[in-house]
Amino acid sequence: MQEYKLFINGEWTESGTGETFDDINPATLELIGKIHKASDEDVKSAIDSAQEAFDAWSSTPAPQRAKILFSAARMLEERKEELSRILTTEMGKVLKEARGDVQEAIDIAYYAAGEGRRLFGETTPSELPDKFCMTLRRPIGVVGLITPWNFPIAIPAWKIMPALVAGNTLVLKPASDTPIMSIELVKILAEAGLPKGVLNLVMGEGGIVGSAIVHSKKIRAISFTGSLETGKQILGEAAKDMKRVSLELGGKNPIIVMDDANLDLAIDGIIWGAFGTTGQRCTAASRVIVHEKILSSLQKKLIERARKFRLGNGLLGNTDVGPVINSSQLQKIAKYVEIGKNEGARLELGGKAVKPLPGYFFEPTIFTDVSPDMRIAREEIFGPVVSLLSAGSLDEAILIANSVEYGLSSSIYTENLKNAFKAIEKIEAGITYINASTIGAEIHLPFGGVKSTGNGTREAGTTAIEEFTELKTVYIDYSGKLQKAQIDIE
Ligand code: UN1
Repeated sequence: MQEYKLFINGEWTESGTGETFDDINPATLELIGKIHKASDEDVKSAIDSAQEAFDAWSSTPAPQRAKILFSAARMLEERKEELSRILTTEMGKVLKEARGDVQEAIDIAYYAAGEGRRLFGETTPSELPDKFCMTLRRPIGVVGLITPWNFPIAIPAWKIMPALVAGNTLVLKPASDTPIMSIELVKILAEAGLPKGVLNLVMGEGGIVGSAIVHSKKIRAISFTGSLETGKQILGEAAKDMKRVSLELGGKNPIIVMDDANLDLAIDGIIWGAFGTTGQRCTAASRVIVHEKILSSLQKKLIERARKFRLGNGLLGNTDVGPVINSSQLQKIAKYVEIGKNEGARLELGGKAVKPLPGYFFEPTIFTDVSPDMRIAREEIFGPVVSLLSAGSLDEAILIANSVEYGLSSSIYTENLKNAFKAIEKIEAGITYINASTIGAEIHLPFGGVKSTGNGTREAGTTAIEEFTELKTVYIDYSGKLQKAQIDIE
């Protein structure tokens, strides 16, 4: 069985604990690798080597840093099919979606590499003569990245690529369910010529490895994607050292379907949003808020479509829905189905764990008669479970959409421009789609949410550079005399 070591200071290193943990294929339960489990000391040496590498890396001209990213992007492209297959084997999502995950990593690699020749600052006139004003971007320092299992290569790449081009050095802790994809990404970046110590990789428990990153005074910023609970802990701990934190947390993303919508289009979007990636996306559509006039016809068509879904191994072409990631997620989903039933919602489809293969499968599940106060309509389930709610008007639908603590993605299906613009204006979310599902964010636009979904930062797009840089304001006075702003000129 292949063992996967930590990557510290440019070397694949055995863990100090001498322990490994198992990486399991969630569809078949086959063991696919033994992963070295980092100790507190391992994390410290990863952080130390990142700190050591910082001076040289941050002084390397950004276009030179970017060259390495361009090479990595090309290698990712060449290895796309092979990586996608590993991804499906490790994480479970169907192969088509795994290819999308890898493509997202390729896209952000090229995009961030292009930033090497931008990293724009601003220039603006001074209020005084013979004085020049500008801003420029500086790296933050050693940055800790903590990533989830649902996009095992895209999300690490969203963080790594912009952070590197901006000149930071990094310690990455990937989710324990999907470390191999991060290992492959790190291998590629190392092969592309990344100097030693610039990117370090430590696998292991959140309570040890994640905590060592969060508590280190040498770490100047943390970028985390994961649960609200962990996000809150990180934010609280990081405040003690005034670390910069960017958080991408949960979602309870609504699709509003108005009575003037193209119904078939809406159903395509609901199916994709609710059951794509087995519902395991932060952006998954877990609430569908339907105008009461079309509720019964939408419900009927949706159930018909979802009933035909084939669960199975994502590597096979005829699989529609892959497994969920592990047994605790499976139990969590089953628990929410019970909660929904007890709250009085109607289980119209699915609701059970099934075993087309030895792994962790859950049937696509549809609840109707759901009211906004039910827990299944408020809490993130992260599985193939969708709740249908009814609304009498757009205002009511938006009120329901906004009644949860999260605000990541959202969508409205309508043929009416007025409805569309009202939704854009009033829905509390970082992302709103018109006549498209809640999923499908592109890497050159900002990604993130409002309310408890995050802390105001955005990933990807031009904001990716903001996430990983400090702004320096520079004044150059070439007048040769003392000039005083606000005072010399009345
Ligand atoms: C996530 O679920 O954490 O828009 C990220 C999407 C993907 C990214 C999702 N491009 O669903």
